[in-house]
Amino acid sequence: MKRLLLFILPILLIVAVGFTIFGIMQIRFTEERLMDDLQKKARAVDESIEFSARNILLNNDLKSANRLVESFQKRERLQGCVIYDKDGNILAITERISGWKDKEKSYLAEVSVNKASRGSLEKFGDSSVYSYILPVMDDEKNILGMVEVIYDTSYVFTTLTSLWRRLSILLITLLVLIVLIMLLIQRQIFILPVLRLTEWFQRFQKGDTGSLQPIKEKGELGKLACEVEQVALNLRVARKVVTERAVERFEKEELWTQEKLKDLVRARLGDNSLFVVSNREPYMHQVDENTGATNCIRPASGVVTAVDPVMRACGGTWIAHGAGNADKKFVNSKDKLGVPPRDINYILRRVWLSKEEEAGYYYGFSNEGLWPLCHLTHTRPVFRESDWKMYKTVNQKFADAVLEELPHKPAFVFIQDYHFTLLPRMIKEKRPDVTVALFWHIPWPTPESFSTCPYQNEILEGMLACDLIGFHVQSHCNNFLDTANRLLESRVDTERFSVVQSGKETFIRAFPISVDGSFDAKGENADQSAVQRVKDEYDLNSKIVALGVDRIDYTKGIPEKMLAVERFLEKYPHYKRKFVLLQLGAPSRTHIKRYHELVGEIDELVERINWKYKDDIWKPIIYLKRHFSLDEIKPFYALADICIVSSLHDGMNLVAKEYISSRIDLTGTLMLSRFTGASRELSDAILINPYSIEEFADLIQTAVNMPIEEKKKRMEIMRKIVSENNIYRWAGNIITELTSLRKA
Ligand code: ADQ
Repeated sequence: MKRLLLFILPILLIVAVGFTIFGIMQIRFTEERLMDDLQKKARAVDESIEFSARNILLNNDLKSANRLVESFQKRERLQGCVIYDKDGNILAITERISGWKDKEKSYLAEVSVNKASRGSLEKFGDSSVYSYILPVMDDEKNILGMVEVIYDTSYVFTTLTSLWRRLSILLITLLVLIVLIMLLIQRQIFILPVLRLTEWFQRFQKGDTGSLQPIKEKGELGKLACEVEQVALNLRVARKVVTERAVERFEKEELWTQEKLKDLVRARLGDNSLFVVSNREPYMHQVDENTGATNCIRPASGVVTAVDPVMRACGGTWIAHGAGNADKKFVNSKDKLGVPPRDINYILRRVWLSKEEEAGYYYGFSNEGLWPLCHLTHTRPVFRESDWKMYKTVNQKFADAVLEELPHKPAFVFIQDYHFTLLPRMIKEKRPDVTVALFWHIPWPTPESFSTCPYQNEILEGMLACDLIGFHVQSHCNNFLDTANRLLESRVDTERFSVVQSGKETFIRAFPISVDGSFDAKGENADQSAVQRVKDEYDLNSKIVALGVDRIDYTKGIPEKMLAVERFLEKYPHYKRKFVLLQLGAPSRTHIKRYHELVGEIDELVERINWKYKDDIWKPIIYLKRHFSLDEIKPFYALADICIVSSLHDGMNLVAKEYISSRIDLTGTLMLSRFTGASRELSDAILINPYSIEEFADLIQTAVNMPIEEKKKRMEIMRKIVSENNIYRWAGNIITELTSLRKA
């Protein structure tokens, strides 16, 4: 629009100025012509009555004088006539201009002395008149008197005003016409070809290459179009070559790596076909309230930890809620940006939510309803009708965003978690050709528990629009199958492990999620100087350090961990000054009352236990309540003798796997809650029941005293499990399953 104005405005300006100058000249010319006409007419009239006036003045015939002036009374436009004697006294005057008598007429003396006629514009009341005065002389050129003719000039101004009006209308019509013609020309010359080129490129982007016609533009735009077409062709060829090589490499490699996953995706899906949807975004732009600086942070979220490496390997588009307070500054006009910021591998599309939407859908229905419903932690789920409505609205908003992104060719939509149970159906209704999978990152409850949810049918039906639903462990799959069997009119196929509802089959599979092993990538562990810095900062040298790394969530059993440490020090007091629990806690969902209370509860516990045991140089719990970056967490994992994961209920728990993958030297002990999904795979950890504080305290003592050889043996087994079953294998298995479903 700005550019269009820049183009049209100068032309309009030139036309308007030119036309105005022409108009002014036209008006002046007309005015001069009319006044000239008036003068000629007045003179002619004056001269025509000169003879009669002469006789009247010679004979002092007042009767004839009155007759003569009254003959002007009937004339149109002409105002009247006045006869003066030689001294300028009025002898006769037309009735309708009798007011003229009172006017000061200094020009009479001038006419009488000069004996020459005179014409001028004069004021008469509120209007202006034209006066033409003629001296009347005898044969000896002696002045006898004067005859004055008065003309109304208002018609001159009326004529000029109407001329102005006509010229202005003409100017406006001309300007409108110019704008219309310009718009038409610019649409034909610029917009249409650009639109054609854009549409061509969009179709290419969406993978609609088969039916694309060559671009046929001429001139400079044609050259650009040619270049675009060339780049597109090169890209197509390059993609094909990459895909073929990927198939070869994929078949050779054994262990799952980033490269192997990349090859699998290229071989099975092709480029730009993977679309991930989650609530939490992998990169968030946040303004630091203290420094005012904008930081790009990776949120503390298991989903992000797991899925980001997959997307880095595969490329594609990740659609998520733009929750950072500076997020809007970093997106393009389509709300997208390339991430990770310094090494772009995939596209992040941010979806904006209003405060009301976030409150109802995220804090309300998802985290006060579904989250406690699925976790056995004795926190009562709250289901509000208003939250449910907002949950549906936001699911639709995400569905619209996904549908906008999807290419015309078949694609894979990989939905994350309990925030989007209705999304699969919304997508499938519009795009049945797209393969949709949902991964449920938290436990699935028993049918009895799930049946307390007032919206159970809509949720299950929404989910069963998927082609595949994944859970961490088999027991969650079993619970889901049981739930579908009991609560819905559906058929559960125990052979194929699927649910068939209204003719649509959904496969249910366990895919234990994992980490990418970036904690020991290329054999590097945390920078030793960073480790030493942390030890010095928190006075950890020569101490036994037990580490906790958690989002502050009531499912993570943080208070239980602290109570167990308290009991441990009570039972084994000789560990005072020797043992420290270092707890990192990322505040989360703090707008929810239960979470807010939990923060206070943990603060109080830390305060109480530290007060009970601390002395001048030591306190048993160091609690660091903030978000840490990946690089900041690494030294903590590296220095911890023990890592304690004490969740009351947890889908998997990635902290346990992060700790294992960081222990390159095979030292360290993992204490892991029996109620985590991870405990099914990591049975060589010290398994704990966080509800049993007594047993928990004793097991801390066991961990502290475990012989080095046993620690190493256990760590070796667990490291093998984590490195073989890494996140690339998780994603690889899901993609393999999905592609085989597509073929079926
Ligand atoms: P979460 O409940 O978020 O995930 P988890 O799997 O433990 O739990 O992952 C937490 C992630 O946050 C880890 O990567 C950890 O390093 C990070 N983190 C923790 N504290 C942090 C802090 N203070 N600062 C920065 N980062 C921090 C959900 C389910 C889990 C499941 C995952 C993945 O609840 O059961 O394992 O999804 O499916």
